[in-house]
Amino acid sequence: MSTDKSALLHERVINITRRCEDLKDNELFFMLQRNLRQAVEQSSATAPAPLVVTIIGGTGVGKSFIFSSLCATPEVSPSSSSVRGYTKELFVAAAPEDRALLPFSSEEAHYLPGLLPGAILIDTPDLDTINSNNARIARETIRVSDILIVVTTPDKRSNFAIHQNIVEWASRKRWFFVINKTDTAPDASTERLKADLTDRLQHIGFAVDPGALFAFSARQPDSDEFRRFRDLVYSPRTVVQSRILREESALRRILHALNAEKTAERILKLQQELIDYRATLSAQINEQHHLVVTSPAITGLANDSLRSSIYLELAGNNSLFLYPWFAIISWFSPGVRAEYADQAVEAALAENFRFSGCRVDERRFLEDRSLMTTSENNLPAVVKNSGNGEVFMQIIENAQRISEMPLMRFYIILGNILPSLVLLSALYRAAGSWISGIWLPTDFFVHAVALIVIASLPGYMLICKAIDRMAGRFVLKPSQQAVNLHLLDANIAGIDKILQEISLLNSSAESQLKEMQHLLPQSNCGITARDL
Ligand SMILES: Nc1nc2c(ncn2[C@@H]2O[C@H](COP(=O)(O)OP(=O)(O)O)[C@@H](O)[C@H]2O)c(=O)[nH]1
Ligand SMILES: [Mg+2]
Repeated sequence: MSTDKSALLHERVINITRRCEDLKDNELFFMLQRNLRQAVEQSSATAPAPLVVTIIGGTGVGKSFIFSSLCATPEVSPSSSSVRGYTKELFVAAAPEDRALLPFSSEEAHYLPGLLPGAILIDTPDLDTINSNNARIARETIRVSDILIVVTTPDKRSNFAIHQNIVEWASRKRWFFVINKTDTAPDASTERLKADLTDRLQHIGFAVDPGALFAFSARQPDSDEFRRFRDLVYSPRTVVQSRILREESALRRILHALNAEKTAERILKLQQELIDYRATLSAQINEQHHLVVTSPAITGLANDSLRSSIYLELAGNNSLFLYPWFAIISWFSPGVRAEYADQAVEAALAENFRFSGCRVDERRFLEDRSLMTTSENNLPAVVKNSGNGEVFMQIIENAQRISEMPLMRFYIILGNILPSLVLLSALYRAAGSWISGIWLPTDFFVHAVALIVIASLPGYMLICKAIDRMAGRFVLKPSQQAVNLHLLDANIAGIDKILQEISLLNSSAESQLKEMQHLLPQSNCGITARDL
């Protein structure tokens, strides 16, 4: 893996952990963040460290015996045929400069000079220990190991209990499996023993390569099988591969952090849950909104607002003789303006118990899942349709539409005919008299004006009727705007980003792992498992 690629992966991991920050009260994101951090921390901390090879297995299977054989010093880690769990501490064969890199105190580990520069070999006490400190040491040891050698014996292999630690770390480490003490079961062929073990291992997700399984007697260190074993697990060749093994294990740790316990899948499920709940809430809010804007009180108010808005529109239009009426009416209209209808809808929504209940439900739903309940994204905290002038716009648009309707124009023309006739006849009279040199008295003009005003009255009343009829039919339409559930939306968007990044990280780690696979064949470097 080139450094560019690992830097990119590292950056992606950091991105995800940063995004998890806002959501980390939720267990899923907390886990994801912690696991990813651990995955990269370890790779940056232990990059130059030596290869760690650890022998694990049940009590009395010959771990210490094998350890001593590999160290080429008999009894370097004392064995015992009679005392169960004879080894009480870790036996670590490591060069002095490498020891400091291990997280064990001198009480916990017995250090021996390392035989192989660049590699550390560890013999462990019983894995199935009931001592909680030993259990911790066992876990820590596995964590820092690159290669694990699991030892069992022919009598144990039939009920070869797969230790929980093996299952848990299967996908993140390289493993070799040894059936020791074959001399104690002369009637069972090594093929048979290995086949039994292979079955068990495949069952827990290992891709078993026969080359990574061994069946021998540690008492015969000169056997071909033991030599092959030594050459693969603890030889200069093993050390040469350590850098690339490390890189592979970093990738495996990242993939494990994403896929262990189905984290990504569960996050996706959580997001779907939020999306579904959003749809439910949104439907409830829309329903309440519909009920409010179509309620008799709001409808009445909207009708009045529409009526006075139409008068205002007509006063602005070319209504000739009818103009004074419209102007007077809109000046003295009872103060019912479109803005008030808007405010009334807002007030009615605020008082609507079920409408405000949806907001409470939204918050509670998020609180139950320990998700973000405050929005730091500066999203406006506006409730649907409140104060955004949508009702106002509906009324004004309707007033304009009605005032420009052909029927309304026709009424206006009709209403203007009578006063026009009166005006024409008055003008005719005035012109006639003027031509004959008679100046009409002022009374005539006063009466003419009064007559024109009176003549415009029927037209005005006709239009009043029409407006009443049209405004009375008007009902506000529910808002077409999407419901604003900004808390849910902020969470959904946040999770979405994380899911996208997870998918990117996952695919790039997988493809890099695949590239690496041919450099580290399972037969030479130990087998490994996929996350189940
Ligand atoms: N027969 C036989 N005994 C062995 C073999 N390997 C180890 N032992 C013995 O098994 C006993 C337990 O070994 P030990 O290394 O203490 O097991 P550990 O508890 O796994 O460390 C010792 O007496 C060893 O001599 C083997 O291949 N064949
Ligand atoms: Mg031992």
